[in-house]
Amino acid sequence: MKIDILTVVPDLLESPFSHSILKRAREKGLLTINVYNLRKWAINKHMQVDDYQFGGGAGMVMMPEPLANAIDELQQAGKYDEIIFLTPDGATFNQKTANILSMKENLLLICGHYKGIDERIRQQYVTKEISIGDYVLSGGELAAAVVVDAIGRLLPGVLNDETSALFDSFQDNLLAPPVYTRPADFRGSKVPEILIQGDPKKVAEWRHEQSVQRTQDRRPDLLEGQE
Ligand code: 6GU
Repeated sequence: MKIDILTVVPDLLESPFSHSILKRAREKGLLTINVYNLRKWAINKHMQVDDYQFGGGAGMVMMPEPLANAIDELQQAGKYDEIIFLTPDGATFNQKTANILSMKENLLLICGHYKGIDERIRQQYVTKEISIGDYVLSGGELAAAVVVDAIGRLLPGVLNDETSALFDSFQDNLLAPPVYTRPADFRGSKVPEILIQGDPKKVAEWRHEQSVQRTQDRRPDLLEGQE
């Protein structure tokens, strides 16, 4: 999979994809990430990419030309399956969307800044609008990092058996069960006996019960939509 990212703050996206699982995915050639500075497509020598909004009001708006020119040029190498705008008024990102996006080949993520991007880019180019939750970030970069991480770890071959995504929280609308490692007795608090015994069937049952219990306690909303 290839993910291109358009941003006015490329430095913010230097580190998030260079460690741990995403680093390995890139090294294995399973994931290609290109971060492009939108100023490369600025309209003048002042490197301008934003301007005052029509109608007045505080805050700048990202101009349509740099974005359109950038997308047109990048798309010459192949059409995007989705052009995604990261914005607080987008659809809230979740595991289902991550699963769906992980099956695409070629994605473009546009990071908004200031008051957002000119509405005509949203109408003419953007195919999907994503928010990562009901709060406002200063730009779409951290949201893009979240989306790329959630997608990247799902790509076939990225995770091994030990880190398998099959047992993640949310994959079956259940939160993950508690986990323990050594020591078996930590300051008087003991690891549940079933886990120590290690009978695979009993362990699986226990984990499922714990998952259901945890979901009921913490996120009953996840259980409601279940058939
Ligand atoms: Cl995608 N962008 C910004 N600026 N703020 C957000 C967001 C995105 N998702 C939640 N808050």
